[in-house]
Amino acid sequence: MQTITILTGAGISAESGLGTFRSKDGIWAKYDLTKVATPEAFARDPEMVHEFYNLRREACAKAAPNAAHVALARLQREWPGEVVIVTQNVDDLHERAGASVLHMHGELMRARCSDCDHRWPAPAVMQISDPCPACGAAKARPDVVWFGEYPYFDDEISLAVRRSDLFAVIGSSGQVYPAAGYAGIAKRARIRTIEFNLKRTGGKFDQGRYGPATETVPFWVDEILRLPKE
Ligand code: BV8
Repeated sequence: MQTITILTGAGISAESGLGTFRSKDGIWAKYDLTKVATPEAFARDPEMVHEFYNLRREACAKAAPNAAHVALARLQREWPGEVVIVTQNVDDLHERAGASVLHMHGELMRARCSDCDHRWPAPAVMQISDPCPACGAAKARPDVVWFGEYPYFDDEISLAVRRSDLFAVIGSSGQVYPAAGYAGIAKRARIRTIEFNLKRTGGKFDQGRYGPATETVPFWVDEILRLPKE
């Protein structure tokens, strides 16, 4: 049966009220990413970095999954083949909609010890002095992947893309690597590709569905679940 791999970006959570990054009023228009989303930034000013993520964690806790998150969880439940969902997002809206997902850029709702790498559920408000439950070090950071750090699951994701029959990208501007490179891996392997966005991103996809994800994604899931099963 067919395998579908789906990569989501900030655009899938936009209609849940969480900011995207590169729109004119996006997160990187308000914050300099080199001051809040790099290891150097954390070494230089951990309080500022924790404040940036505490604000986003608070917004995430107040947000709810939208119809696009719910539709992908339904696809994962009802599709007769495998559906691999990879997200660049650090929010937990996919999980709260009932999907299982690979967080290649980590998770806002998890803390990590900079000393021993232990991970634990992040408190609503984090600070570097939060003692690590495993080693006691006061080196707590959000368990997110910053620029210049290796994303999680890169090999696993590349393998999943290569063995897919369809690769979909939902709500991503395709500016951040290695995530933005997965569509090229699919193209070179002659795998059908489709993008869902408000507008064309310039990526070389076989198909595109343009409009808000809460409309285009549920419509698409309905459509393919009605297809005669091969
Ligand atoms: C790596 C977590 C090596 C934290 C993020 C110099 C030094 C070091 C590295 C580099 C360098 N130069 C380039 C690099 C590589 C760098 C990179 O790509 N930089 C870019 C800026 C050029 N990448 C890295 O550093 C990565 N690590 O390279 O390590 C390596 C190499 C190969 C293999 C393995 C390892 C690590 C990158 C991860 C950084 N962390 N996030 C946090 O969230 O704070 S990235 C950040 O951007 C977010 O995670 C975000 O998800 C991600 C991508 O952005 P998008 O999701 O696409 O969001 P964006 O706003 O851009 O677009 C939203 C889209 O949605 C738009 O198209 C919009 O039209 C659409 N949309 C909006 N509303 C809707 C919608 N669509 C549908 N419906 C709607 N309603």
